[in-house]
Amino acid sequence: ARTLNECLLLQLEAMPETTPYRAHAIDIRVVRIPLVRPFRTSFGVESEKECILAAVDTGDAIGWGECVASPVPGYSSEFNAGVLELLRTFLGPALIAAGDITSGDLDRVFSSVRGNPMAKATLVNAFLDAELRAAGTSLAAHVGAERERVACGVSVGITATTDALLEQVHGYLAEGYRRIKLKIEPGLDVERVAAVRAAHPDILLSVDANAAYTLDDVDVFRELDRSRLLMVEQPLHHEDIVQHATLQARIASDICLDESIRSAADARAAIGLGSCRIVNIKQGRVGGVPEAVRVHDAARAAGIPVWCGGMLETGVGRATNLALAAMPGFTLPGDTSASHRYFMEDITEPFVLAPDGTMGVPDGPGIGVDPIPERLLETTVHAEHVS
Ligand code: SMG
Ligand code: MG
Repeated sequence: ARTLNECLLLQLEAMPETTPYRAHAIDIRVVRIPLVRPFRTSFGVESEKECILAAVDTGDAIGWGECVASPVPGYSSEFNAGVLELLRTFLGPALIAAGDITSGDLDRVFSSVRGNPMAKATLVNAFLDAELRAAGTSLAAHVGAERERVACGVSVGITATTDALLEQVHGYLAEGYRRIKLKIEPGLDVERVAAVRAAHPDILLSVDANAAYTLDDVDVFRELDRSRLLMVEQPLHHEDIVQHATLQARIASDICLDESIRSAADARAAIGLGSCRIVNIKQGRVGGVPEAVRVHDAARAAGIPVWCGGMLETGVGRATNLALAAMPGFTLPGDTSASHRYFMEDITEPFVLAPDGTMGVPDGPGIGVDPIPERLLETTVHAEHVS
């Protein structure tokens, strides 16, 4: 016969992992925050952060999700006005109509919309946040985080001159950042990168091309090999995995894929083809936290290191990213920089870099941070409601 304790334990194990909740109402807003300095990549310049935030109210809790899209479809095909329309017309109403669900049901709830992982991630993450807040569980604990602090890198935009680049790199290293990533584009690559390497022979240094090159540029990457790079991020077309395999076979540096990985299936295909030896995980690019965990698991099973990418997130997205970055497979410093690297004032309490180049992982329920109401009011340029 079982003891009472054994019976209770068995009952507990038989309980569903999470209680179902119903999304009663969704607040969707567009916020705008000036950037401390314009961020130039191979596909454009941003001097202002504009993003969509969603708050999902389940009655028991309000959960927050931040969309990683920008006003312009330059990084990928998604963009804010399109995301807003999807949230308003398809995804928001689908979530409300779904009734009592758990976050595990969201793939099915949103299955009538093909693609659009950034738009979906907004609501997936918001619903998951509400679910975890109601359960009193932190997102970090939910994803199996193993660290309380994570090592941080910083991504440096393309500058007007090499001197300006060296100055920025110097400043970030002085703050403690543990890896420097340089944005490159054709013509602003080999010499710039060599100059930074010469000034800092021992740092972890990587480059990110945001899909600006073709296979005809293999010689550029062979030159870059001489700068002993930690990785070359997304050198070729933003949806390619085939040509990346060819390039990877021809250069010494490890290729890391970012834009091309939109799901765990993409990650498995790219790893299987030998298109990359490292994966950048952005939860917002792959449809939200649950799919990001699956990308992590697929990469880890294949022995491929991953790291947490960034999309200049506000504190809401940053908190989400930090929880993921604390998972065991995230073995390289992420683009999880301090709030003040992006904004004079964040919409949450600022995330701060410690002098040792690490940042604390929030441990409160859900993502562990809340937007500050006055900051939301100041930064909101548009708001609407789905119920
Ligand atoms: O959040 O620190 C950050 C930005 C990191 O370089 C970064 N992101 O391709 O990895 C990337 C870029 C995309 C930014 S587009 C707005
Ligand atoms: Mg990138």
